[in-house]
Amino acid sequence: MRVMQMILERKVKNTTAFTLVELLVVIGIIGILAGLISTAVVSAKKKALVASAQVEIKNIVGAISKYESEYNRYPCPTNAAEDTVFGLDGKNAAIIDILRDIDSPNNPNHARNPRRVVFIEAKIASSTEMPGIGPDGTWRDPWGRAYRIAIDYNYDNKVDIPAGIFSTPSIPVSVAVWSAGPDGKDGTPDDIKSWTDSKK
Ligand SMILES: [Ca+2]
Ligand SMILES: [Ca+2]
Repeated sequence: MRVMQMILERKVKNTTAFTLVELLVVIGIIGILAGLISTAVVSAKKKALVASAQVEIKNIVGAISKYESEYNRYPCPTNAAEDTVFGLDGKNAAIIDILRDIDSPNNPNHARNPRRVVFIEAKIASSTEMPGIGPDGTWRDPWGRAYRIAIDYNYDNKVDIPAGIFSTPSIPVSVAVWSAGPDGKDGTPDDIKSWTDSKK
């Protein structure tokens, strides 16, 4: 009887130990799977935000191009004769107000868009931290930062960007729009740009 009891006890012990190992393995596998899934979700979300920024950038460039066709000049809140980049200071309402035909100090009584054409519309954001057009009229990217909009106001078919942002300060396009991307820094590889850099 005593031998039987010892065997039983060992079996119970062994069974318990085995179950514990099994449990740990299962927990481990679940952990790995959860990690893989969350990495995939984060990556898919990032891709979706990048895609949305690409579409918005294309729309902004398209709206400026339509304005140019309509008025035979680029939208401008002043009579600037030098290339200007809007958005580096966190604000681009000066251009967006004109393209949306908003009556504001940037477009007083529709002076900068006298035919009152709405060249662009976008999601309205309830705060100045969120993606979309905020209460201040600035259009922000999916990471909540103003789109950068550079326009060739001296009409030499290239747009000058302040030095130190991109490898080349002059881009051979008339309108350059970009988002600083997920990292929020201008001139880093995650930027989303309306133009393609020429290969060297
Ligand atoms: Ca220029
Ligand atoms: Ca960046």
